[in-house]
Amino acid sequence: MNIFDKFRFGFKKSAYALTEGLKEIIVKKEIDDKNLDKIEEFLIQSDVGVEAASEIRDIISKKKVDPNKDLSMEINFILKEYIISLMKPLESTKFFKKKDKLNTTLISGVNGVGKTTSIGKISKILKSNGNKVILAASDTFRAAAIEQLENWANKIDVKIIKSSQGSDPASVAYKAIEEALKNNFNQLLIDTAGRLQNKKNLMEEYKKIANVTKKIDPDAPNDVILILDATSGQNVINQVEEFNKIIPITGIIMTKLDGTAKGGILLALARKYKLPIIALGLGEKEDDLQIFSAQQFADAFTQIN
Ligand SMILES: Nc1nc2c(ncn2[C@@H]2O[C@H](COP(=O)(O)OP(=O)(O)OP(=O)(O)O)[C@@H](O)[C@H]2O)c(=O)[nH]1
Ligand SMILES: [Mg+2]
Repeated sequence: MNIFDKFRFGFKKSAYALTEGLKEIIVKKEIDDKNLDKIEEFLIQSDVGVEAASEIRDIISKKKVDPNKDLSMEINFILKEYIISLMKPLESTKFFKKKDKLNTTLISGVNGVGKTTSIGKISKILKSNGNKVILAASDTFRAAAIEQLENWANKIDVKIIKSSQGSDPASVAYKAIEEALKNNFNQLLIDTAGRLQNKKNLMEEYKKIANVTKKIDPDAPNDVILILDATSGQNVINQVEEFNKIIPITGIIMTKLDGTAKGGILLALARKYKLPIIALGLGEKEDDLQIFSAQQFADAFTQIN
């Protein structure tokens, strides 16, 4: 399966829900208000968000449609154009490029969203682009978390800095930067423990990791990537809101798009926050991370290319 097929396949559930849903709605050859209401409602149900759904409705209502054409296809084209114009500016390929000096990235998010797995996948791409990669096991909550990151480090063959379970996450990050600067690593990825965005003490601990990294490198963390699970639905909006208040987010990765019919949530996020979208997670394996491309996302989402 080539990358595009994989992407389409990963998106099958979301795309199927969308195209089939539209087909069901649009049985007539014209678009009247009733139809428009249904389309809007359907888009909201697909998690694209109230605002985007209403914008798309407006665009469709203003469009002259040829009754000889397949209407659901026409609407899919409109949707595709909308997605590309909204998301093209959020592409961010520079994150994966080879860096001249150390780039420290803090990986954050709530429990179980795919932070550690994404670090493994990111490392592979960074390394293949010629970066010297080092990982910091700053999720010291559970011994299994350190072990999980270590497995990824072995698999991708990158260095890892770790400490014992229960040790200070910030001190692990500090040690990792020290090592990175000393031995000319140019990418450091810091794994953090999953935390609920409304738990104050855990969010303080998270802030401390960033503050401590600054002591040794004032530019660190250069990137703060929030990992979001597509299956969490509208809750991701609140996660972005709260994590962004603690340390400004520089990019997002949305995972588990392979397992949900609600991939539309990425559209809602894109519209509301305009944060760079670094990559999308489409499975559990090391190659299941796709650098974000608006065109590809739109093609896969509408299943037209
Ligand atoms: N289907 C699918 N599963 C994924 C994806 N990313 C991660 N997972 C799975 O989700 C589960 C949690 O992943 P982790 O990487 O451990 O998540 P985490 O955010 O580090 O979890 P905590 O450290 O416990 O907060 C694992 O079973 C992963 O294999 C993805 O893109 N698609
Ligand atoms: Mg983890």
